[in-house]
Amino acid sequence: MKILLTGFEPFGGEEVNPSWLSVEEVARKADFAVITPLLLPVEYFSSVEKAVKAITIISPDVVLSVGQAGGRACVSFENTAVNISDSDTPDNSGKILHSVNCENGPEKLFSTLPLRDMVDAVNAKGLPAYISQNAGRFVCNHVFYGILKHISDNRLNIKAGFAHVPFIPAQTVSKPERPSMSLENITETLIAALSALN
Ligand code: PCA
Repeated sequence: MKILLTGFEPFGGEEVNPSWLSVEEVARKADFAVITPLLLPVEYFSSVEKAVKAITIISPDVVLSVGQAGGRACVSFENTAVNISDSDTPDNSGKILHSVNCENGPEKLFSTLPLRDMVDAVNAKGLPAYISQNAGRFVCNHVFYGILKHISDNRLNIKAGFAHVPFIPAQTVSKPERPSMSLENITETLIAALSALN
């Protein structure tokens, strides 16, 4: 099994992005698949372009994109990408989008990964995880939508999905009311979920 595993650069004033830190760890530790880690910019359009280029070159069986969702308490596996970008937060190029379609396409596209099996595999390791119906309206949702659209337009035999990960503890030192999860637990969650695909 060939897996393209993407993570993001830091954004919103954070020094790290746990999505990329965990992607690097998973690529280093997982031995059940050939994993290609790919760092994406937190920019609406260049992120999708970079992911699509890698899909074309690598021709993976699975694409899992990972992003940070500060405020969530455990890893969530996104079910739905919506065709709208709408956030007051500027991307890392300074672009702000309000009520703009991601692409010319359907209102929603859906993960093609077996999300229930993945969550069950994580839970079997004694870790929490859930299926989320809300990938937001920022760059993560945009990338998720763009990847699903590319796969569907080109009728590629590739399963794709998106996981949001919480802050790690070092990020919450200055905001102790926000939940966090250790990098080890995030990594273990992603490895358990991906091994359910074998
Ligand atoms: N999280 C943001 C974009 C990059 C990231 O890691 C999001 O949820 O849209």
